[in-house]
Amino acid sequence: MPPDLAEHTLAAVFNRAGYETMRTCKRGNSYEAANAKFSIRNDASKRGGTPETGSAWHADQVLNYLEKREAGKGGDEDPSPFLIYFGFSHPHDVRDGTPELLEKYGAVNHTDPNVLPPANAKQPALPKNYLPAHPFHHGHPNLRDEVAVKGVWKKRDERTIRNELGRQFACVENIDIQIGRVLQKLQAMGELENTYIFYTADHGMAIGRHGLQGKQNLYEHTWRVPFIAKGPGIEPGSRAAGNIYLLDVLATLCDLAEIEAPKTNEGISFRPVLEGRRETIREVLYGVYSGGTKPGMRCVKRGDWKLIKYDVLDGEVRQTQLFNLAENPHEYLEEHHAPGVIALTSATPRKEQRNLAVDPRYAEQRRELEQLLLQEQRRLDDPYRLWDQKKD
Ligand SMILES: [Ca+2]
Repeated sequence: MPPDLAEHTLAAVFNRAGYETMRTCKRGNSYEAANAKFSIRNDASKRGGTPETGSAWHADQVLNYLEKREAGKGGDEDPSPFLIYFGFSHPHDVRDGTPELLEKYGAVNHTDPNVLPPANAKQPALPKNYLPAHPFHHGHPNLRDEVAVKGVWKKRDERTIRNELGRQFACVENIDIQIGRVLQKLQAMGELENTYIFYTADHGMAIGRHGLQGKQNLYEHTWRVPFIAKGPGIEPGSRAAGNIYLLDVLATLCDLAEIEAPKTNEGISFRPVLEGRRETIREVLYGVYSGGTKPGMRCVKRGDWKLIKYDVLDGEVRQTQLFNLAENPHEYLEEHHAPGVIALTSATPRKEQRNLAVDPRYAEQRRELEQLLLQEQRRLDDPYRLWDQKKD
């Protein structure tokens, strides 16, 4: 890692290119030296259910900033362009929604671990790939997200999960509302059509899918991130099926702004995808979770095929999963075929919608992906090898 790494991060790069950089987000769990590079910074953790304690506070920081820019206009010179990092503290738990949005989703800010939250028909349905428990241990004992999140704790019953999903929906809808306020402001300033907007997140949350609750897994619900873009040259409503990493965002923003990407950049610009000139920039995606027992989880995806491997708890758990995501987008397992689970989810998986790793008809796909996984581990200097891989 170069000693001057912070000089090659988003805000530093755009500062040097003459941009004003502004940031609001939650505190903690990120690269402080990079955050400190923003010229204007208003960070705080706001996970409450009121405008002052919740997501509206982050939008207010952006709106205040835009209003000050507007008020400062009027000189001869064009004002400098801006780059805004508009982050939220929600939907990270504790998912305390506003009263109106909780009411919309039939949820309550549940605080008593000894009772279940009330059932309510307005709550979101159980996820299609809900399970009451994951079939094997995820490999990270006492993991906060799986055992200690207020409102859920270790419970995975229908009432707990549906209430928690209602809280999640309430928090996410509030983010939508707050982004709407900022978009309206940009429109009123005449800047909306002239601004690129990327909406994304660092991961999804399981909240009952596969019997999990947190973000420490490599199933699609958690490994995938939302990515929505708006701006000049991007066809509204269009979609691209290809793969990106979040690390491609810096390269892309530099490309769009016609700034040279920093020397530490490992991303690939997906500007050609945004402009409809290409469908994808990456054929293969590689995933790691190594936050618990080692080596942890690894996955690789190419086309419709995805392989996940688990090597955790000192050899106690050694599992391989193979999915065809076109055929089995929810990554249904054997356990999703149980009548008791189907009765809860009303989702009946088709016979072939299961883990295909042990099915001899797919031995070739498995072999190819196992090879690809090892290649990616080598290419990316993964210091670990799994139980069934060559040590090199
Ligand atoms: Ca996170």
